[in-house]
Amino acid sequence: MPLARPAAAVTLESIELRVLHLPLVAPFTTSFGTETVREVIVVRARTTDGEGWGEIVTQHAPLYSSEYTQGAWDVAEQFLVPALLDARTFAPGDVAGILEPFVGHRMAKAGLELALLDAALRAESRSLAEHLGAVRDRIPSGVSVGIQQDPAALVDTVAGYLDEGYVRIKIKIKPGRDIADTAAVRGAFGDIPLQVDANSAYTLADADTLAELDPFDLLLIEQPLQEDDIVDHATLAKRLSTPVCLDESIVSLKAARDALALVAASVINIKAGRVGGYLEAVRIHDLCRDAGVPVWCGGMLETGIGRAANAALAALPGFTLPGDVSASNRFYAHDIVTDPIVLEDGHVRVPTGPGLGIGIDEAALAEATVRRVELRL
Ligand code: NPG
Repeated sequence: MPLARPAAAVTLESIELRVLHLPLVAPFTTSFGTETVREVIVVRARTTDGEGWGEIVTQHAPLYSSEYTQGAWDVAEQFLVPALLDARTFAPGDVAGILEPFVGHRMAKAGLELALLDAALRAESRSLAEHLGAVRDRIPSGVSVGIQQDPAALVDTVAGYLDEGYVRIKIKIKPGRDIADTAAVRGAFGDIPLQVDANSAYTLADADTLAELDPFDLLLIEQPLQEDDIVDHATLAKRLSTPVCLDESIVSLKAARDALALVAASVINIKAGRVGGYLEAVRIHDLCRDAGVPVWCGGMLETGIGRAANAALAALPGFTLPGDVSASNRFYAHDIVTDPIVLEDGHVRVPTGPGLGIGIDEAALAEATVRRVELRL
């Protein structure tokens, strides 16, 4: 389903980059580490018609992927932003092509493209959701639960999220914190929609352990093996009855096509940052929809900027599984937007205003900013 109508060209005047430090309401532990503060880059694109916002979802350290904040800052400042300023007048759909000579750095590219999409769509008074092809005005909300002290603490934490109304639980696992944790949650809450996320923590040698998850009737196991283990994922998928979902491995439309061709996954997690932008995310959605492969929208602890964009993306018809688009207060006491996403009856609303459909809380933004630069020709 190609985009109904591309966003019109904008004339770029400047791009402002900020590193933010946003404290998390509770530490978030995955197989690759514990975060207590979200470090993220926010992008403001100023055009002759107004402005637009984007978010570069890198983390402080390259633990989830090879990208990290300082690297994204450098590549944006030295190469990506100058290329856009040089191009000056272009449509958001041209951003990927303008930045294509620079290898990789997809999260940085995605954040820049989003700011330009937002600016262009605001100028046209069209919402990002409508532009991407949304067919729903609200989406079911799942929550991602970090590794806790022990399985009993995990059960307590999950109970809190179920009380809030989240319709699907994802728990993080790693070697030694997998079977007992999953059994505890299944045992405590019966047949709730439940899935696990390994963040690449296993190898094919762990196939027997991972097969012990099969009796728990999980929705899926996410990214058990390394990013480039496509063939090993295909081998593992044959051994498990739990559906294998890929996250880290799917860095582009081409990677998604290869993974499906090799039957390395039967479900795909789509994250716009990881794949280089919301427009590439839509292309992966379209591929999977045509192939009958369900997708869901992942999360990277986004601020209200990326969270609004994720809600728009998750409203496309192929997103048939609840995603990690949870309420802002699941991570942040103070978001940087004036209208943070809230949970209503287990769902979040898809923003309908122009562009991202959110306002920026400039005071909160200023307070969270630890570094700022504005680049112009
Ligand atoms: O709800 O935003 C959210 C978090 C969902 O668990 C989540 N994200 O591996 O999918 C992941 C993980 C993540 C977070 C990965 C931050 C990288 C950075």
